[in-house]
Amino acid sequence: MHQIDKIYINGEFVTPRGSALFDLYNPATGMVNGQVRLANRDDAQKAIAAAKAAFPAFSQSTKETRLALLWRLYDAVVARADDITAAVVEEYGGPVSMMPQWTKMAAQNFLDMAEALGSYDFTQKIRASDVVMTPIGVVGVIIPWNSNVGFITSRLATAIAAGCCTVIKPSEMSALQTQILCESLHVAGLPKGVLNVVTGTGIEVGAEIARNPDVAKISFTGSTAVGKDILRASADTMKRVTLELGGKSPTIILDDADLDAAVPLVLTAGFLNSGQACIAGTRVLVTREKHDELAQKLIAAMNDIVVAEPTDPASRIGPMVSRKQYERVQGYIIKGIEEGADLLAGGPGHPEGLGGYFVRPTLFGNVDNAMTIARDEIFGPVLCLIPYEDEEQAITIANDTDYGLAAYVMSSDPARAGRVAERIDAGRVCINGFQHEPQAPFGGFKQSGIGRQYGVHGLESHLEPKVIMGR
Ligand code: TXE
Repeated sequence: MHQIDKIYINGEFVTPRGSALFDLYNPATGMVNGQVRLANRDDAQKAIAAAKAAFPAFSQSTKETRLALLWRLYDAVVARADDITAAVVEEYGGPVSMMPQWTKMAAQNFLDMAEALGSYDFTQKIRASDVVMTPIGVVGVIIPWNSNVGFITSRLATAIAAGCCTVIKPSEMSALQTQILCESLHVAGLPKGVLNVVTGTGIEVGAEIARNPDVAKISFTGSTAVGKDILRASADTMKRVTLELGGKSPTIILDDADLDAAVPLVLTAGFLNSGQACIAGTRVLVTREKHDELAQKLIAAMNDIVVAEPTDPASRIGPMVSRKQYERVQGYIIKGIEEGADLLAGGPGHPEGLGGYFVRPTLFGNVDNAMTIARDEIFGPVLCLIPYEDEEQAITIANDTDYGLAAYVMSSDPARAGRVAERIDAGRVCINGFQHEPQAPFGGFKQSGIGRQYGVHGLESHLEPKVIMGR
């Protein structure tokens, strides 16, 4: 049983003032395997005060100092990578075949941000005026459970590069991995107050961060509904806000695409992180003529996807993170059947021989884009095959969503796919594969968010331009 009873404030692991306890569950079994003592509003205020006190000195630190810190943080996470991965596998249920790579990518966030910082010029010229890019202040970071380690490292790296101090609120469901990650970051020699981590609930700790006048910026990642709450709560103190929210991304299979090549992309993009990914390609758009052929190929390929205990090296899809998420996904599968979509694979209930929060990877065919399963972010391994008549209609359907985070286009003609990509309202479009560019801006159109993370765009979202004239 894990007992997590410390939070990280001002360079020290301290007992929270909050006394509420939260049970941690192993998602693969549904059994309790630990307890977290949750931080409360007072703890959040203490963390914000520590960040505020550290800000004047840290904001004046040199670029070289901050580069060296980012490199040390990278080394520190790499040194504890195995422990971090083990915690993610146990607590989150991420398959062990993939999670080491995720931890590696999380550490890499420090190096990628160092690269952006290295070439960044904080004083730019516009004719005779200086534009001095100035660190914004205390950054409140509120993140969910679906890539906790990666979110903490990327948000921290960006804030450090900018010269900002952080108060990070992870999900209470990620307490174990957060604890180990904090231990690793601590040994890298962070100046006191630059990193504060307060694990607690959204309504207690998250709401305090969103409201507190000493927080200059919020970087929020999570559901669109809570993103809207954060935006409203930030208004009174005019906080700068970056919101990375949900998605309902289309995977468009153009009529000239090789269907055999499309299958791995559809399944990789669709079932990424067991479907618990904001960029998951969950609406698969295919011509009506090729709908059944693609469906047959997907059903065959899905038979080979191993859904198993996260500790099993063969496992490719793990459980949902919590009972709440399990029930939510089940509810959508039932809704899809009720609304008249064709259930082609999977369905309600557990996969054979598995309990806990495992769901059956599910494929619906002949889905109408107006159906609930095509509109809402399900956040589980559930794919919708949506037939279209021609390219124009495919683009219309792809854009007919409140979201606009990612999109995928398959075609044997990359130039044609590129033309389609330009007409999709999404922050990122991948052609003929699942690609990732860590220096590229990441964020969403429409209700998928506000602002961009990563690279120079992320860095600049933590800076205020100050114009000095006549110097
Ligand atoms: O997310 P929440 P939940 C979507 C996904 C999922 C659904 C629900 O569809 O099924 O959201 O997940 C904190 N003030 N995504 O309920 O509530 C909360 O404690 C301040 C997509 O877990 O948005 C947590 O730290 N903070 C998404 C964080 O917000 C508050 C990833 C996110 O929790 C708060 C996660 C409040 N009032 C969920 N209420 C993605 N696209 O990556 C909650 N929080």
